Amino acid sequence: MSEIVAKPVTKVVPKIERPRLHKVILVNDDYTPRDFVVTVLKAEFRMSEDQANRVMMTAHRRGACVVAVFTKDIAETKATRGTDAGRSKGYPLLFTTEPEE
Ligand code: TYC
Repeated sequence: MSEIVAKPVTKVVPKIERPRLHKVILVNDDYTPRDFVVTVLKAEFRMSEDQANRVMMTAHRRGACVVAVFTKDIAETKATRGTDAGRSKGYPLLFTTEPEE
């Protein structure tokens, strides 16, 4: 006698999520010259003089400012390059990264 055995059907529903974006944050300090901060923002983040000035002044007044948002790798690379540009001149300029909510 043959028996019909029902096999459970499992359906795989792939969950596709966009990669989380990460913010690059410029942190204020008392030593890095304003002009130098602007130069780094223009070179590393392709900002105009005007944009770079606004971001630098926001960090200067408020303690920190979000510069831009990228995928994790790019955010970390840009933050490291910006921080290293300051370090190469002996300034404590600091860019950090943090995931977006
Ligand atoms: N506060 C610095 C000064 O007065 C300028 C500055 C601005 C430094 C923003 C860092 O993230 C910074 N020379």
